[in-house]
Amino acid sequence: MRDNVFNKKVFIKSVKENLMTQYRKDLSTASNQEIFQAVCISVKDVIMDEWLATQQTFAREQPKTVYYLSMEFLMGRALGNILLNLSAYDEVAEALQELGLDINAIEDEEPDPALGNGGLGRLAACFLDSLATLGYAACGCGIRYRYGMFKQQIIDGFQIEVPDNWLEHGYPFELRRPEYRYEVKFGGHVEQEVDENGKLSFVQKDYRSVWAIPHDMPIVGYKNNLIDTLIIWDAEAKEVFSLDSFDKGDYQKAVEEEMLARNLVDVLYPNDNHVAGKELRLKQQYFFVSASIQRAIERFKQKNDNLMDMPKKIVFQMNDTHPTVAVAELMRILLDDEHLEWDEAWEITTHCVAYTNHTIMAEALEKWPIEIFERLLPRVYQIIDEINRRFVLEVQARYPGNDEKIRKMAILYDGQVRMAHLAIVAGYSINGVAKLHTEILKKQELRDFYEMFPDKFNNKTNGITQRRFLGHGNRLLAKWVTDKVGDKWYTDLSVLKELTDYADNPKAQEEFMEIKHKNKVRLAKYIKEHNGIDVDTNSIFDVQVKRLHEYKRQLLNILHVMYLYNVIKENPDVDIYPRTFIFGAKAAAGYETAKKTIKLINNVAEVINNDSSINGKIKVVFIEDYKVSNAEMIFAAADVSEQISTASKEASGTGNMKFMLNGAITLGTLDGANVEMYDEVGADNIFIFGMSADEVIEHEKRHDYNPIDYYNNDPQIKKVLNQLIDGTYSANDRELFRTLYNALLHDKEADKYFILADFRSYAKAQQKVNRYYQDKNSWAKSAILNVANAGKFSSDRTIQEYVDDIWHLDKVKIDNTGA
Ligand code: BZD
Repeated sequence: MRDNVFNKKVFIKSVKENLMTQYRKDLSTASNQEIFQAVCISVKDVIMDEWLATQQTFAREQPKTVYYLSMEFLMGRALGNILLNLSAYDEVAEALQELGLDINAIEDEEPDPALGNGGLGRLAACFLDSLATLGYAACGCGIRYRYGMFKQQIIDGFQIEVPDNWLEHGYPFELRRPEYRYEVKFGGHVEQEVDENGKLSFVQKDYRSVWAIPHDMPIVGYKNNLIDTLIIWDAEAKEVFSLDSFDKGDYQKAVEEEMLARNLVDVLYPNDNHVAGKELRLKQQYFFVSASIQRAIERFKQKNDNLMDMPKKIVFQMNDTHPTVAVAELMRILLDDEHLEWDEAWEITTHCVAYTNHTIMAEALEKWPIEIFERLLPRVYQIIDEINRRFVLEVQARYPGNDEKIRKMAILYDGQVRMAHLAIVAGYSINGVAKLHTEILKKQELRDFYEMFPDKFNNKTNGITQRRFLGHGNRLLAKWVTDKVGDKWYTDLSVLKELTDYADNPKAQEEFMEIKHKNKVRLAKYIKEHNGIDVDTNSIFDVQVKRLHEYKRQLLNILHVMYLYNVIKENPDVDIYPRTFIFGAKAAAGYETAKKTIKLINNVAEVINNDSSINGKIKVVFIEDYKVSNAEMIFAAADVSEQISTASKEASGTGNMKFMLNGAITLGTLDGANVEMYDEVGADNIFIFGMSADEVIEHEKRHDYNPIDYYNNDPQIKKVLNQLIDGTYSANDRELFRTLYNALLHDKEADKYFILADFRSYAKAQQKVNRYYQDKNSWAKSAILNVANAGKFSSDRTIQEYVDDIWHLDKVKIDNTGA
């Protein structure tokens, strides 16, 4: 079937027909956006049959299904990825070429659905790709934000946030399904009633409610005819209010419901690893969680009549604490709607929900004021109160007289609902996202819980999908890999190991570096078009792209650039191989230090790039609007991957893996998954520097770190820091970077992320990079070995571990002879 439809002739005919029926245009008059839409309709036609066949197979075979509950799915563009997974990319590219069109230009017409902030949302997207490819029944459940992650503009070096109206032209791959809507209730109060059997029941009264309307997105498995679904929920008012309501006296209620629905899914909160505790966010959480659980239970009941069997068929994976209200919502439905007893409902819930922790950063731990919670979700709150009451009894029984334990472990404490505690008490599995991270959870952050429930804890080191980040993003390297080891790597990344044989081979090295160079030329072109900067494609491309956060230490990177610039100025003949420092990062809109860091990078770029006396030895580029679509191109072009977070702070990182897969060499701390990358690739092929996680944690405990010592004892560090406030990089406003200066030296928690402590060690590692790159063969060898050892970091491996250890899903085969 797929073969026929992607027969070039048939495809071209179909695109032309779509142009005609949709826009009454032909190829000569249609815009690229219209052609993009027409192409998508043709592709969607193909998908529809397989999607239906998959869903019919699921209905018939009833495989156990994972509902991946996530407030964020950072999908990136769909068209190219779908074509790749249908193995139709080349055919379609050729067909478009025959029509005089470049597939890249058509792909560029697609908005980048950015319904996520960063790592957590992108991980969810990679997981769906792997679930479909491995043949598992999965349903992603999220929110259809009308505005996703903001678009970033850099104006005069400052970040400006522009709304991302991704739905402006309509999104071709979504399917609105109003017939599967659910009601979600907010507010009001709870009344107890006695039903006809004399049983006490709880009823929510005087609530406001909205409809949750599902929009399905296809998740196309790689060459296996299986298509899973991502449901993103939109909110609609229950009734469009009319003046009639006025007469009925519930005008006010109608207006409120209209407003509720309108605001609910308006915008994604653009903070990563930080929560502000806004009431609307809790509404968003409950909204999508309630709808998703209602849907899962309804599906289950269509074929099963014993709810106690739910754990055999359903698992809800909670992506961080954001969907944790799922615990209480599932209990509520089982108790109030399905009339189960508490113990039965608890038995089901605690075998259906599992929780993934993505951070140890205190400011990212979700806690809701009880006042908000109780007002917004009165019945759900009652249930949490009861869960807490029972849990506290359990703790008391286990640790008699130990009030400290209760203070530390209770779900409700100090006027707050601690969402992580709710997830841990109810979840049957609790996992971290890299070995080091899970160890820190067990030994430090969640120590008391680990002591009480050791069997619940497990590690699932993150992964990434090689299909998007090598297959689609780096077609030249993908082809080279396939020429060397065959195409099995698309579904079994461990075969990359076979590239080891080529690492020492001069011809392979040359080919590899040639491909890297071509990818650098592609990125240089993009930089020229977007930044107007000429970069030397023979220079080392040294890249740090990720969300801007103090713990990720973009500041360390740019301070080092300032230091290097001083060194060159003082000694123009110093041996420094040309280097292009490339940054890309969005800062949360209200995060002042992060925004100042962006401004600093841009100002440093301005000074250095325009100083002809340094002969273009170093350049600095800030790529505007870093997002999934340009990320693919950036990874492909990188020589050096900067993964320089303060050890212990980055739970895993996933960008690090994307760089590795594309043959960049990591310059990093022993943090997150870097530790495991080091284990895989070996000490000779990675540049490690800085304090260890244990050292950092020790200093934090002892409060004995004093950055001033580094400032006083190291003249070069002193000089760089002084340049933050002497006008070197802000001639018109010397005070501009005072906050950064103070944050490093004078604030209450001065240099909280140990930048000065790690500076020398970082500079040394950078010097090593400088020397190593000049030995072309060694560099190429190490780069190839990075690709060869990236196999572990496929999300296929991660997902298989989730399946084996947590989800226990059934493998499904879709018969492609039908449809
Ligand atoms: O999750 C990230 C971690 O920081 C990374 O180390 C890790 O690799 C990925 C995937 O596991 N966490 C986030 O991206 N977190 C958020 O985006 C976020 C968003 C809202 C609220 C709190 C955190």
